[in-house]
Amino acid sequence: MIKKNLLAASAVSILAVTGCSSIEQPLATLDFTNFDVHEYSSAIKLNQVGYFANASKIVIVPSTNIVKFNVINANGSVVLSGISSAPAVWEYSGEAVVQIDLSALNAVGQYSLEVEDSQQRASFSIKASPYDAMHKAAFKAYYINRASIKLLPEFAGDYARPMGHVDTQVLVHSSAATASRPEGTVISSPKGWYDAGDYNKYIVNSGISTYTLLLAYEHFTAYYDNKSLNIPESNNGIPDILDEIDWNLEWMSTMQDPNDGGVYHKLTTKNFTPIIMPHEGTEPRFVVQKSTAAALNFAAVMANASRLYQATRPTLANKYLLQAIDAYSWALENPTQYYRQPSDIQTGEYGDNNVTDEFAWASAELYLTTQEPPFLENFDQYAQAAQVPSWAQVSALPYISMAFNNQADILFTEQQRQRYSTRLVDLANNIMQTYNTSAYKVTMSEGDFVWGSNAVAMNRALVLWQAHKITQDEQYKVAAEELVNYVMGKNPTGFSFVTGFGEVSPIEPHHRQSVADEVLTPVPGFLVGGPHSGQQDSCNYVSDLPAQSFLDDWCSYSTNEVTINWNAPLIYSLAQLEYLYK
Ligand code: G3I
Ligand code: 9MR
Repeated sequence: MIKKNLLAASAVSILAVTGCSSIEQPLATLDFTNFDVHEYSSAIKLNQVGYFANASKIVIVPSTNIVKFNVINANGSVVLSGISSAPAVWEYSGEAVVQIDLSALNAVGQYSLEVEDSQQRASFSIKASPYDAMHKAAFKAYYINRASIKLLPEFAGDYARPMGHVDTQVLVHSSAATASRPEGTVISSPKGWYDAGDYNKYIVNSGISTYTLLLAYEHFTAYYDNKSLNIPESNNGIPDILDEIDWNLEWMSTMQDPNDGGVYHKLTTKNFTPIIMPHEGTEPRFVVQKSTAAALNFAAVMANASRLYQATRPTLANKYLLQAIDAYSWALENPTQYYRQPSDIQTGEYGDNNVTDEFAWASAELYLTTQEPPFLENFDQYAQAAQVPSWAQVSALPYISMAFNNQADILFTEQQRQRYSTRLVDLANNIMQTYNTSAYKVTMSEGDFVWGSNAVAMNRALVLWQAHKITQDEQYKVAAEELVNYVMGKNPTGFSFVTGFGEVSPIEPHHRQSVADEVLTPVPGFLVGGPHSGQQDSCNYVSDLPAQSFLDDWCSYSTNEVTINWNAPLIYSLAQLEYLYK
């Protein structure tokens, strides 16, 4: 099954465990005795994809001593020299490291970093457009994950494939049965993106994914209006980003039961399929249980899309708004319909027993779209402190929507706007505390190495970007850029976590299409989940340390899967960087 052994061998070698290496005399100021310091890789950790000239470039060098360094350009000239920071231990990876700040270097080119006394060296590049290809690939990944469409070579290249899951004959599962749609009723629910490495479609996760991409469009409209993503709809007069989003909105729209406004939690087979291509998946698919979380995610996203489409596509905008209101009303009447996995269904749960944040989010989106005060009153009732966004935690999203809405000065008092902005800045300030004390100069700590930790990193960046926009304070921008550097290689594993980009990137992601197709390399442009201290699968990890708990192996679905909700905040950061620097 593992057809990519050859590639795997070279990637894994950099992870070779050298065991408990003897640490040289620690500096007097550092006490290493409480740490089990391993040296998993002596390699310098940096962004393997490339830097924008004016972006932050902090490089991590494993060392227990302050080191001197030189940067040499392509002509062999030394263009920057200096000394590192003092050594410190990053407890999440068990490494003693120093930081070297190369941010002063701002000429496009290929460079070599040489660390004196340790013979360590690494090459890196500063580019005029380091993320253009990645940005397009990260979007193309959504096209590759589209259900109900044949992928053509002119758009999918080597990853062209037959149509999978037409989804026009989906069965109502017993958990979703009603008098008007009893068990076994056939409904049509085509299109949408496959969630991840599996072929199911989940409303909760679709919600935050679609929102984040819509947000990228709203914040960088001019940039996206002219960005071609080379998809089948590219010449239809609608920005490609919206065409891609529409593919999923059209599916979401079918997940509402028009008889009562409730929204099915997911559309799924009973079990995860084996490693097959989409068109080989012929097991029956079901819509399963209506849930409050699904209704509210649906309401929030449909209200958001409706707002965006009001001027250009009023009929569609009106349809989505009515659907959003119906779903919201259903949620108010059924406020605790938490998703409970039926015994005959084994696929992803996306279960959430606290939907206060979803109520706040849907209320805010409906207020912004309808301008009806009761929605704002409801929002105030449900509002809470902002937390880093995830599929289960959306409390920050209404603040982002409201703080940056282009009619905010009409819709809110100055005091309200101030309050929404403050919520975001408060969260960013919490995030900065970790950054300021981090040996790796990355705002990731103990609780962040969950299933999908790379999305935690990218969603932290999303919050930092908002704080930067609100305050113009450069510290937030720098910390966001260092998170981008982190997922592109400045991390203990030495992996650039985006498939196809960087010197060492995952080649065995838990992505059924990538394994089942005939292509040697995985679909590029997917951010994999990343280190997860829980190691919630049965693979053999090389380390139990949180930031090292990563395996580039099909087996490791809790660290090496890909999903639509992890790619979305990556895309937001790429758009933000291109907007800032190009
Ligand atoms: O909520 C508890 C929290 O109370 C507890 O302290 C913490 C400690 O482990 O766990 C929390 O629950 C975790 C939950 O995510 C919410 O964060 C679970 O342990 C963890 O297993 C769960 O992981 C989710 C995983 O599915 C398993 O359900 C991931 O977030 C989610 O991204 C992932 O999503 C899957 C879909 O089910 C199927 N499609 C692929 C997709 C990506 O792998
Ligand atoms: O392949 C499944 C992956 O897409 C899901 O995200 C993951 C979530 O639980 O589950 C994977 O399926 C595994 C199953 O849960 C347990 N047995 C091994 C399966 C993967 O080979």
